[in-house]
Amino acid sequence: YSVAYDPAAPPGSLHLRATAVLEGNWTGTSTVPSHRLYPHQWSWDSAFIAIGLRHVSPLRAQTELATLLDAQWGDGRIPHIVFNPSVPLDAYFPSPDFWRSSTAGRAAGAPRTVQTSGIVQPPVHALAAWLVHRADPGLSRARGFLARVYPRLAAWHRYLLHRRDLGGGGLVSVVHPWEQGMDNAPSWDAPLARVAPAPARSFRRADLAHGAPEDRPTDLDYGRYVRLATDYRDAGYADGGGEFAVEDPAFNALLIASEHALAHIAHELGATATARHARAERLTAALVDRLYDPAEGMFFCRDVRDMEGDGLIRERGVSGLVPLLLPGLPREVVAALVSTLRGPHFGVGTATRLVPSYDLLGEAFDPHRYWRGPAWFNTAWLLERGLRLHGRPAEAQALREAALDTALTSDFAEYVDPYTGEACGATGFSWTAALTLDLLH
Ligand code: 9WN
Repeated sequence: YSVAYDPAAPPGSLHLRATAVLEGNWTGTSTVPSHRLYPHQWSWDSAFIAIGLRHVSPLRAQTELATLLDAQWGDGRIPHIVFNPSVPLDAYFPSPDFWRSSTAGRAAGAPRTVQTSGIVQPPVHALAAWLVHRADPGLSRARGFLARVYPRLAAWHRYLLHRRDLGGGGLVSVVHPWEQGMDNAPSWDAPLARVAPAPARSFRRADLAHGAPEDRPTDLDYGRYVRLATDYRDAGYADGGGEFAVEDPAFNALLIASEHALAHIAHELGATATARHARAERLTAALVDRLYDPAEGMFFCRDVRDMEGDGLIRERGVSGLVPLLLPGLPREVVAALVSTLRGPHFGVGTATRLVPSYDLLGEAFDPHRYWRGPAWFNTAWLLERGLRLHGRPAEAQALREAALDTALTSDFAEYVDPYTGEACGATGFSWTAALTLDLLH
């Protein structure tokens, strides 16, 4: 293939094109991931979007996060979707009439004026808020940005740490694959197999109107997603009772990275940061203790509801490499993660063009099906950061160039074939454009 992105050339056109994608997806108060496939505001998308947006408009980046935080529930949870009331109900499934947040979520403190989903997504927000602040500290201070977001972000972390420690080992569990953000990753296959799918005729998938069926989750996956979400809703979104509870390495690593960011925010606001840094270090130790497998050189998910085995789900997903992002990781774990990334299962720097979401040698590998093989830009961005943090500038630079090149040639695709870089899913996808901007800076 031809290398369209030339690192020696000025970043002008890539920068302009990425900015145009974000401009086109801006609604006035937040950014949609993609107008056709995802026409509302998504939680972790907005965090990644703000991280890129800060380079073109720090004010807009602040607004992106503030809009999301305005939909926070009384119990501290940040919903995974904030619905835009002017978008028709049938444009996306599940729609507000499925989640019924303002009624079913009343006991958990769902907002009355805005409709949201009732599940969450990975806590990238404090990290995003800190990076947005640093892009223009003067504007941030003048607007009291950090002072406004800090208590909300603290409540969000409190919710996760207190209500979602379903395994009792200090880590957070997700109660639905949509919460972890890598919806149909093979890691969920075993825990999902216990869930009786909702009948196919009981819901209508809107995603198939815009996405190729072979690039999307299957109908059977959707039946199980619907069952889990329905049961959670019907329990008033109370935590603890559900059939599905999994400790995921990426979700927990992002919480830890965000806890470090909250410490920086606290310090900037004149408060003490030591307790938060200490908590982040304790969580890092728990992550290694509960999810790291030294024999495989990577982290795995833990199925908290598995009563038979040891709970570890030995499917190699990119989620198991994301802890590379953490500053407090033992040296030998860092070294092992880097060699796993470069080894035959992920092929970075050798077989693949961009980090695959799943094991190239795994039975479930499919280069086009969503989170079962394709490469995504948010995970590349997280790993690039991890490589830089741990003193691997050459590997970081190679990953950065691969991501920029693929973003350009795929027209900012949602995800790509990890071998060829061929675009899958939506094009003009917001976090791809946003993280391109961040990598360019
Ligand atoms: C369900 C918006 C979201 C991302 C997720 C991605 C996908 C939704 C869907 O799109 O999930 O939340 O309808 O498939 O898996 O990571 O946040 O871009």
